[in-house]
Amino acid sequence: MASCKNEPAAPAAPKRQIVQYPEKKEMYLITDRPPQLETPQKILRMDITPNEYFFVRWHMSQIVTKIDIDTFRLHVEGAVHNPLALSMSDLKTKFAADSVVALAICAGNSRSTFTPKVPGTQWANGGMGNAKWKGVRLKDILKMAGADDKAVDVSFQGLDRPPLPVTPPFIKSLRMSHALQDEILVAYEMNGQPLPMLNGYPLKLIVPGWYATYWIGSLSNINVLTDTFHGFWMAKAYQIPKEPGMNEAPDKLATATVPINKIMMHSIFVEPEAGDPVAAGKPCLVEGLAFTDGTPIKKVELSTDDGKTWKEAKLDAELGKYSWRRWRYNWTPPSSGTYHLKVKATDANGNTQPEKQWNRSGYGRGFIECLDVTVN
Ligand SMILES: Nc1nc2c(c(=O)[nH]1)N[C@H]1C(S)=C(S)[C@@H](COP(=O)(O)O)O[C@H]1N2
Ligand SMILES: [Mo]
Repeated sequence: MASCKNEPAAPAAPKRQIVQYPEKKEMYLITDRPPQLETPQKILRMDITPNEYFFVRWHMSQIVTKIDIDTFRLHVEGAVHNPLALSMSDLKTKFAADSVVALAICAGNSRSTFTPKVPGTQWANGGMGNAKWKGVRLKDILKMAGADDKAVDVSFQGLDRPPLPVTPPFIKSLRMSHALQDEILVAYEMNGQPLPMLNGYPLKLIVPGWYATYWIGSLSNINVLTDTFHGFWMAKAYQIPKEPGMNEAPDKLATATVPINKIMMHSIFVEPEAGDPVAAGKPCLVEGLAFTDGTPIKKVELSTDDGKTWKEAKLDAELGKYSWRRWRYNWTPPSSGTYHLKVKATDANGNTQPEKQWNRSGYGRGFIECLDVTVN
């Protein structure tokens, strides 16, 4: 039974042009206006994704390519008692620094594996990266600004601008109660360096456990609101079915939807890559990554017989609650032939991954990944 045939295996890497952008190494080009660059699969073998290989995703063609860092200010306005215009040096000297290792993953990562196909950026698995982010806690900034007790939402905007006046600017929001959580940072460093321009220099909002659509880059404006924010990119775009699991049927679309939020549990193969030679009777290291919204991962299991039997993979040490977790499995295929490998994670609450899942926007892939391996 070849179930991988119906649900395309994850690294069904679409044939893409390899490009090299400023501050970046060889990446897969998805679009150039706006720039959308995918991380090559081999880079996912590194626990921390180097900045020069970190994926790039912008919505607007008018991105910033030059910033005068001395005059740059982060504005904090709206329902606050002390509006702020913070310089980079204010951020580095007037606040305590904090850091977190966290996975940034595009809501549409792995979208190219949804069947039936859905529109949007056709990512394979490289629309994500794991980095150590350093900066200032958002709650400390909101405190200094004296955010109003009646505030319910906070919105975030960067320096990028829409190409046309009719295009809504890319503004996202968080509930105030979420914005005040310790783990949310305004980061000025990524892996010990200033952020690359293409990844949102000089400041990026870090929302660990939530999809990267909220991780506003070239962050310049924070607006505290006493009403729910209804901007286009919250109320119309990035909506998912309200029922848990980001699942709906193509012929019966969900009518109740909500803004996308926490990262779905998922596990992927990184090694071997589709088409790599594997020899019968010889050990072959199968390796991949698993991740959640921060809920601990209890186990990752691998099947080499299309899901009939499962064996537990070994988990590498945890790099942090919001980091991805590497798993490894030593497999010796007994004989030649085609094997249908599957991988699934289970979290500390006993939740595991579904066999099937689909939604009209291809968001939040969490369904079980398979990989066809030909053994000679
Ligand atoms: N200012 C701004 N921030 C943004 C976006 C954007 O278009 N503009 N895109 C978001 C989305 S959908 C993703 S997946 C991440 C991508 O971050 P990266 O380009 O650093 O990988 O940025 C988020 N922050
Ligand atoms: Mo995204």
